[in-house]
Amino acid sequence: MRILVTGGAGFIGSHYVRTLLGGGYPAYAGAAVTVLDKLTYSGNRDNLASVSDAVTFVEGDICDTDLVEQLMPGHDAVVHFAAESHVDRSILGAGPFVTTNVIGTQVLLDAARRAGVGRFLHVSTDEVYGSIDEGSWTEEWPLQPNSPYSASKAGSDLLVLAYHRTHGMEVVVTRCSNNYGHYQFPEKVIPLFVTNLIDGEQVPLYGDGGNIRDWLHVSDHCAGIQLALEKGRAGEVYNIGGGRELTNRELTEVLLEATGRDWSAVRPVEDRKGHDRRYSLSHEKISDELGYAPAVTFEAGIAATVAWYKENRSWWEPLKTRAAL
Ligand code: NAD
Ligand code: TDX
Repeated sequence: MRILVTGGAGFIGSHYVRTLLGGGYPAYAGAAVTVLDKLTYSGNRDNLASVSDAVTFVEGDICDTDLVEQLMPGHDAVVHFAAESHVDRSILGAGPFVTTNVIGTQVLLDAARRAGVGRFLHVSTDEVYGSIDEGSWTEEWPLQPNSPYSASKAGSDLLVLAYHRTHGMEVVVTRCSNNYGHYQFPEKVIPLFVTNLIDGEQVPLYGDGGNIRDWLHVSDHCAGIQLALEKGRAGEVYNIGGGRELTNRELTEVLLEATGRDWSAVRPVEDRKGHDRRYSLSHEKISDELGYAPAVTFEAGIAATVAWYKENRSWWEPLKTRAAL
């Protein structure tokens, strides 16, 4: 079996590749892995250092039709992580989001269709549903994305489903909540806050800090992706949630405690434009149908994550310097 993993040098994609090649997904033991990654600011070959001998790494753009058409034949499945992934950057400039997230996905779908690839797993996000005041999103919820990032992800998500309906392709879409864990690029709230706090700096809390996110450990997310890839029904969407909702103030309190800092380290700043108030995801479908259950408690996951950032300054410090974070 040969798997093409796009965006495999990023946070979640590299976790998936390390786990797969480490034998963490028994049904895929012995699978060969090709990673296609453009190595944008958030892509980092160091994330794959522990498995570099076992990976065929191709540095390239998913929008490069010639490259993708040439690379695709011979693969049995595509796991598509590659994307521009940060909401704040999409507010500053939407161009790369539309190009990579929408056009790049179309290029991959066309190449996979022509090559007769057996399975196409698209990694989407709960942000495509918009914002929810009460209750939790099921997969039937209408898509009402609010940021250029989530609108571009909704475009790719719907395109993937259209290729099933139109061409009968074996696609599966997963929509997950906010991930955290090792190797997350230090622009996202948890690694940004943790590394600032470790360094004795302040952390910028947007608006009133009352926005709610549903936190999911990256290993649970990848386990859900693998279940959907192996056993998900073609043309279906599966939500993957962590079931732990926190306001950003509550999250900040946890991170202050974990780093021995107090509220004087928190700097309230202007709110994000169009800031979604609450995300809440029901993962009943994937649990009932495929046996998904998040295994990492938030307490254990966040303790391990903070410890990892404390021990791995050499990984994140150059990234923060380069990205002026
Ligand atoms: P990330 O930014 O850490 O990684 C993205 C990877 O894609 C990088 O390695 C980057 O170099 C690569 N890439 C970007 N543009 C590319 C292009 N044009 N061609 C080839 N490679 C390209 O992001 P992440 O947090 O690991 O997210 C992975 C996927 O999961 C994305 O599709 C994202 O939308 C989705 N997602 C993330 C979260 C989260 O909380 N991080 C939640 C829901 C969904
Ligand atoms: O400096 C900050 N201060 C702050 O208060 C940052 C970077 C964020 N925040 C707030 C905004 C959000 O309410 O923290 C919350 C989380 O922000 P991000 O880490 O930027 O994540 P979010 O915007 O929720 O999107 C993430 O989850 C869904 C990922 O970046 C997306 O790729 C994924 O699809």
